[in-house]
Amino acid sequence: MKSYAAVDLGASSGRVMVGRVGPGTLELSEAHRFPNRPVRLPEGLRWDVLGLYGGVLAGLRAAGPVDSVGIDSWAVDYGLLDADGALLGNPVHYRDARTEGVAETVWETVPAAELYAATGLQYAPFNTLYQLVAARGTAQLARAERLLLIPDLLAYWLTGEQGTELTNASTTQLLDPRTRDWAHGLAARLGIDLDLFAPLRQPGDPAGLLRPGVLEETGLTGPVPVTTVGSHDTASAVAAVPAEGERFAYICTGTWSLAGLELDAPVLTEASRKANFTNELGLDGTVRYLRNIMGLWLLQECLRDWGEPDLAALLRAAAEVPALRSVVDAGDAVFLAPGHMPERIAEACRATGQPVPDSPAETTRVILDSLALAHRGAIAEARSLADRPVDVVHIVGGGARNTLLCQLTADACGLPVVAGPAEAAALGNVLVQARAHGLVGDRAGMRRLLARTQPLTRYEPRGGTAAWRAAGARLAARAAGSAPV
Ligand code: ADP
Ligand code: LRH
Repeated sequence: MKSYAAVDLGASSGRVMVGRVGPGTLELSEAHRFPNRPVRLPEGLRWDVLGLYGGVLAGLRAAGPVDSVGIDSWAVDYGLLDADGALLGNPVHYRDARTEGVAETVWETVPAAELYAATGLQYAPFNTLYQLVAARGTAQLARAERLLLIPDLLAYWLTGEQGTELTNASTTQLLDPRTRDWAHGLAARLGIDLDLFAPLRQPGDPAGLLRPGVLEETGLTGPVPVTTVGSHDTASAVAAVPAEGERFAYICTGTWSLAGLELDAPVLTEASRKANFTNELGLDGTVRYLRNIMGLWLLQECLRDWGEPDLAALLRAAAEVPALRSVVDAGDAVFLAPGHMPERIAEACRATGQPVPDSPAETTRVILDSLALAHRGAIAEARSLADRPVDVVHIVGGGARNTLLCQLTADACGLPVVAGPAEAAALGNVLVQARAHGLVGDRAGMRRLLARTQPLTRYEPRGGTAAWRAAGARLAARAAGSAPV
């Protein structure tokens, strides 16, 4: 048996998990979990990256002896280093307002259609490309000699070595998904200096050894290698979808819902751009063809507003509220920023002439119905845009623990849902390390091992597809600016 530490930083919490892998066995346990709370400074919303690094060190200490460490986190964000390799300020949070209106100025130089054809990335205001354009002219960017994406920054602090991991690099909108290399021409047109980025690394590549200072702080005995994994948390989560064959869709549900397909090649059509599907890179030459849906962020923000009531009781109460009374567009960027979420959801219902939820249970039901409907829309459109049949939907990530959301998603999609594992990103992280050390086979073998060893729950659709179809059509009509039906 070998032990691998998976550092997995989500937008709501960070954790260090330990995976024990042997022939035909895979066990995961939690060494340490810590909250990830952004900080609102006068200059804007920032990540507490030093606090997160402290959590990683505490986690590695709690993990005990391991054969290797892998790191994944949320995408797109980065830290800037000066010529001495020191961090220049706190990394900016992707929900910070600095990118408002930036995309429109970028599109004056490179029209949105050209940008999509070159990078395959969906429009999201926080793509690294837009963040770098927003940062133009700042003293910080002027002094920066190096840009490290968040997992690469942590790997640098742990090892002293710098690299840019491929799957996460694919979320910058500066990569060509066909060549899986930088989009040099595009970056040059936008005046973005690609030399800021450290050389690309592939999942499985060695990423250095824990520094002596880190060994001392964690009580570990060296040498302990750091192994490059799919450092975008969604790439690691998709690697751990316990699917058989190819006819599956996945939804990685946590702070976001990332709903889509695993493909062999990007879909770069104009129809795909208009539907705002993204082509992020996955393991072994795969493409994660998916749509970002606002996800359980909507619920997390409501819970924060309501003073963190008991989630299980709230979900039980929400299950008693009649289905589909009101739905909001869970893909709408109006929900991106933090704060006052219950009022914003109520306002969205009021503005569209729907019943306004007036209790936490009713608001929770609006959120879960809206997420299930958005899951339905994303999977149906992905199937048609990629021309790929789908027989089953896999839900992985923290939302796999939300039985109501899983059942509603099965109902809305009219397909069976297999829920679990909830810690998919950590498992994908562990398995890529194990594979790099020759312990597990190919992707299909990894998935078979997951299906055999991880507890999974199956939800059958309960019927009522027509009501979901009608609700989806009403939502689409509203989005197109027509009056609600
Ligand atoms: P991230 O990695 O983006 O921080 P996670 O994958 O950890 O997110 O998922 C966190 C979400 O999972 C929470 O916001 C919560 O909605 C949901 N969740 C976690 N545990 C449970 C549970 N026991 N019951 C219902 N939902 C849960
Ligand atoms: C999920 C995630 C998602 C990105 C977002 C910024 O944690 O990595 O895939 O789009 O964060």
